[in-house]
Amino acid sequence: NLFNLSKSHSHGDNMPYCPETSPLIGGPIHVSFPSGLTLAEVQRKNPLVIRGGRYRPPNCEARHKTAIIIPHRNREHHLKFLLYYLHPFLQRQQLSYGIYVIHQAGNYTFNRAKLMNVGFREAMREEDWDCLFFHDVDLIPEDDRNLYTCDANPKHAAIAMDKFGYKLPYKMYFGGVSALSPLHYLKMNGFPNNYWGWGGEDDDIGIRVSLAGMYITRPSLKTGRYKMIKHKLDKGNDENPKSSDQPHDAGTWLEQVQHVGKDTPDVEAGRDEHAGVRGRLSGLP
Ligand code: UD2
Ligand code: MN
Repeated sequence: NLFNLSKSHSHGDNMPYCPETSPLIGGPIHVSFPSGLTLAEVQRKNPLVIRGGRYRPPNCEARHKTAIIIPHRNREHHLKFLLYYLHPFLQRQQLSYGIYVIHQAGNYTFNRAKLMNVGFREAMREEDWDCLFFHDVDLIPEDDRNLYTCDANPKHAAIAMDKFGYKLPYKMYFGGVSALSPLHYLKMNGFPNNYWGWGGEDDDIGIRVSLAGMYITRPSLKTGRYKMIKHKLDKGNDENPKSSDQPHDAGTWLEQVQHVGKDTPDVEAGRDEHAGVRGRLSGLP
């Protein structure tokens, strides 16, 4: 029966759930940066990724649906390496996933947190994701057991980076790679829109988490490891003068953040003329 045959290759209703722990997950990943890598090569190596940077496991129904949101401008070189590692990494975890590259158009000062607000909206418009990973373009996960799924509380995944000697730089740190469920995001009124330039927005986001009565969870130092591709500060992303006012401890700047949270309906204000959207592109041509 041809009909049944073809049905067995599609996502029918009767596909079994994937196992709770993926049998494809290994341990540490050796990360290097092969010269001459192209996006075409990344695409060739990931034949099951479809347009829009979307994937689901071919033989089982994924238990988790995760969107990866990457704030981006002028980092095609990093993006290529990230996608090279991230696609197979997510596939080994048997996730249903989509990768959204949120590109800031023009030369105006960069605004990472605002781009992430845009990414949340665009991603949720397309699919009912149960987890969103907000991911720097230059951070490569170094261990398969660093699961790209959400917990009951917001998760900070980039706990151990080579940049900081594979240690957490300070307790409230929430930068690099972090994960929220849609409910977490709404509870904390999304991200601040008013951090233009480098710095400060990650700490503000960490404070929002605690103001909303939530905790930061983290993987272990052994699994939450990342390599940051070396780079200088970009043009158009000079240090935000506001960022250095803020000591890296809660308390003193709580007041300021509360103020931000009250005044700006951040979830609503996710888009403006500076933030162009490339939500549908995954970086794969
Ligand atoms: C740190 C944090 C980052 C963020 C930033 C302050 C780490 C590993 N990461 O990153 O999460 O809080 O400080 O804003 O500590 N980007 C572009 N184009 C640009 C500028 C930035 O694509 O022109 C994106 C890109 O995804 C990049 C991210 O923004 O990874 C953070 O910028 P960065 O890498 O220049 O700053 P860094 O490494 O100090
Ligand atoms: Mn960086």
